[in-house]
Amino acid sequence: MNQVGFVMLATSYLRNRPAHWQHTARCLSTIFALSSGYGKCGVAVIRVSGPQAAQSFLSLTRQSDLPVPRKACVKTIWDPETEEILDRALTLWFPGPKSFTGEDCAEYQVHGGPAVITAVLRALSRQSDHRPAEAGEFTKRAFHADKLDLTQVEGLGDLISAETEFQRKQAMRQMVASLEAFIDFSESEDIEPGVIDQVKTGVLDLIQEIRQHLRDARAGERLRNGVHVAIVGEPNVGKSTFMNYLSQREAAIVSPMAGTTRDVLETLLDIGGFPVVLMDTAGLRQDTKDLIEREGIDRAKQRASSCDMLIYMLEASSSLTTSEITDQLGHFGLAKVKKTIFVANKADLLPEKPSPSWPGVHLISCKSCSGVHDLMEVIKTEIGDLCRTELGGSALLTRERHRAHAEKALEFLEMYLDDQTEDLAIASHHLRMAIREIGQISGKVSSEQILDMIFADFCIGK
Ligand SMILES: Nc1nc2c(ncn2[C@@H]2O[C@H](COP(=O)(O)OP(=O)(O)OP(=O)(O)O)[C@@H](O)[C@H]2O)c(=O)[nH]1
Ligand SMILES: [Mg+2]
Repeated sequence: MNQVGFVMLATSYLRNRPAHWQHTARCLSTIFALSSGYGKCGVAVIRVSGPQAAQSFLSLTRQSDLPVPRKACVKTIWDPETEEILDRALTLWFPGPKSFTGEDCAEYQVHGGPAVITAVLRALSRQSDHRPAEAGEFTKRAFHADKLDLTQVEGLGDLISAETEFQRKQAMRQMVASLEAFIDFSESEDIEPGVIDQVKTGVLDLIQEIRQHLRDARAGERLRNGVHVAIVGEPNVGKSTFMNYLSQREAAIVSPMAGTTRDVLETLLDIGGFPVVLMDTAGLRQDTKDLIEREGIDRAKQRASSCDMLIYMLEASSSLTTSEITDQLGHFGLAKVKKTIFVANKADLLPEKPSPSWPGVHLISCKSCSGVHDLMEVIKTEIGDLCRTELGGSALLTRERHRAHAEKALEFLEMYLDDQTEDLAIASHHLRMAIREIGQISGKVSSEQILDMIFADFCIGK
């Protein structure tokens, strides 16, 4: 292809998978696995995929014909070797390419007892060319068969491990959307009038879109990995008590002795549908001579400084002024944390209802629970803001890998704009590099190494 022709960009999105990713009728073995969770349960789903799936289906069900595709039917499952009846199961037959993997697939919904599962898996393992599936292998085959692109694969992985409502929604969004990049190649020698301008407009739009994704302040990653929130403050103010209140269990030791908490204690919470990694930390003070407590304070400062949000707690009877409180944060190296909610605890110990002398400080009592409900609403809103972006419902960059490729693509697109007036050939090279980077997000251009890394995160049977 000539260099000039390459610059001919059209408005179709990069949806056609390069030829080397087209699924070829490779000589694959037939894989099988328990796709539902382990342990005693009502029903267990065993999946089989590959060229020999039909043969094993006929052999295990002792039928001479395959059943109607995609229709559930109850069959007796036999061990072809011992001729024993193993179970009565609901079976499904999905002939390729209209299946999840694109290959012939059989699904056996057997009774969920460990003995039944083991017996059916054993019978399958004795079938010719059958072997247990590796982690993520069903999805990997689906990817190779062009059923999913890489962002969808990652979305599927996240969906399986999603623990909160918003994580599930994000994973679904990612499954149905992929990064939209429009670049088309042309073999033509001549450039139609206006094409270069058209290309420029397209590239400018794309730059804007990528910038918008990058400006999401890592909301996608936060939603995937949890918002990291640390409770910090002076010793004995009630940090651990508040942590226990939020996690609804005695996660941390509470005592009237200052300096009780030493290690950073983490607990995973669902706050308003958002995943939160909540940390209780050692009380911050400068005058301690206790070496272990000092180590605890260092750890607290270190972990808290990399958090998305702080809950800074002090005692309601404290005589500190607002600016002294903020100074304290700076002093402990915590001023840079994106968001801090100030909380004054032990309101129950105040002789009378105080006048609001601290604007922006939430007065609560962990003992009487006063003010806690309002504080929780504030925490929920702030956490929601940290996870939301101006991108609304579109797919987010959920991994560092996505971000790195998007940043690189942006660099190349900007280089294209700089060079296009000088040398079209060099400019087109930058465009080519931008395509590569974008392609690596969705897997349209990729390497086996990236694939292995992604599929390794999957569980067996998916
Ligand atoms: N009266 C009253 N006491 C409280 C309240 N919250 C906590 N306490 C008490 O304050 C003491 C210290 O509580 P902790 O939760 O251990 O305090 P901490 O901030 O974790 O302390 P360190 O781990 O030492 O930094 C305990 O005796 C709690 O029972 C409250 O709202 N009112
Ligand atoms: Mg504590």
